[in-house]
Amino acid sequence: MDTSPPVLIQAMRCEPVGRTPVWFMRQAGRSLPEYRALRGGGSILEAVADPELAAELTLQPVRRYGVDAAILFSDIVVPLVAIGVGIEVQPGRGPVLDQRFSSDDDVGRLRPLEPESDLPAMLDTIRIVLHETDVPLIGFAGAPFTLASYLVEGGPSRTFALTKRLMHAEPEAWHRLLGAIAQISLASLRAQILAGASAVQLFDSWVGALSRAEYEEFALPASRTILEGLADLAAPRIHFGVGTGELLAPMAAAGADVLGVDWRVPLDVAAARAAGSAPGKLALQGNLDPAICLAPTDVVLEATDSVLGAARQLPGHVFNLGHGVLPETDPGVLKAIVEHVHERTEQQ
Ligand code: 1CP
Repeated sequence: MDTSPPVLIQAMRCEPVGRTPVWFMRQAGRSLPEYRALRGGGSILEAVADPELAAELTLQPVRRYGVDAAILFSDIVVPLVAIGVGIEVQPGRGPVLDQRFSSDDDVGRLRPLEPESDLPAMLDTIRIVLHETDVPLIGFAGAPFTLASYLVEGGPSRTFALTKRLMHAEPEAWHRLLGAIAQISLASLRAQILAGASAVQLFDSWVGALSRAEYEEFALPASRTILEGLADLAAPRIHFGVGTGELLAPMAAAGADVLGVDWRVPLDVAAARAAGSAPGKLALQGNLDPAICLAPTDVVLEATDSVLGAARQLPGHVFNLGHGVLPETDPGVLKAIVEHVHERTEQQ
């Protein structure tokens, strides 16, 4: 019996791999006809509250694409909803609060998360997925900055003006807010790993809105609390954000095993920017532009080769897109990428 860890975990630990592992952020979703058929018109929060359904939505892309990882079907706001924050996830828009956070008093609306009683459906989903597949499951949580941005803006934002106002005008309230969110995301990730997730990803999707100095003062400490709070568990940790070209060095120092890179910075350049910041070896994840996946397949596979070329000297590489799959993506293109990456990187 082969007892070596899955190729995803080997790559994340910078160990030798038989081939480069591949998965896609937002691989479950509207680009899959079987997803649309199963989801129907209900809210995503209803879907994640149904473990059988959430497990099936987690497994659909594994079957269709032959990816090297499943990612839990959930959302970054699920733990906040579980502790009673009034959030609706509106189709086509995203998370919207019934009452946004505007002052220090609002931090009191965040009580500690008790995963076994607050997130039973999420933990049951993980257990069902493990029973159904040998492919490793990635759990995830929102990073404090990105979650705080939804709480403070009251919904998706382009400027993050209210978030930055709070950060600069009331730094103590800001740090209390981020500290409370960090404990919630940490508790959720620990529970996901203990339930069987093989790796986790901390999504700081919108942190690219910050300057490096702002990142180091206002976002990094709470993200580090989460990543270092998982250090005693065996599951490798991925740290990802969008528009983070200027933040790669401090992000690499936050305590993750893998740094997720968006499509704007080639992976060899990203590695040079991160060099010397991480305490040990750092694997990179990424970074094909999701919009390129809308082009003809030969163009997509050429772009895939450029990503593989830029990753050639890395100690560890997990192939992914630079952000989530766009809904209009042809599933056949994603399947072709998986096969191509596997073929091109297969060790003789
Ligand atoms: O009803 C629906 O179908 C709404 C669409 C949808 C889906 C399918 C949302 C609303 N969330 C999800 C699932 C989801 N969310 C997953 C599923 C697992 C997979 O990858 O296949 C994951 C990993 C997330 C994480 C998530 N939610 C992030 C981080 C990842 C990223 O894309 O940067 C963020 C920022 C969110 C918030 C969110 N939830 C939904 C939307 C449309 C958004 C973004 C809104 C915005 O622009 O601010």
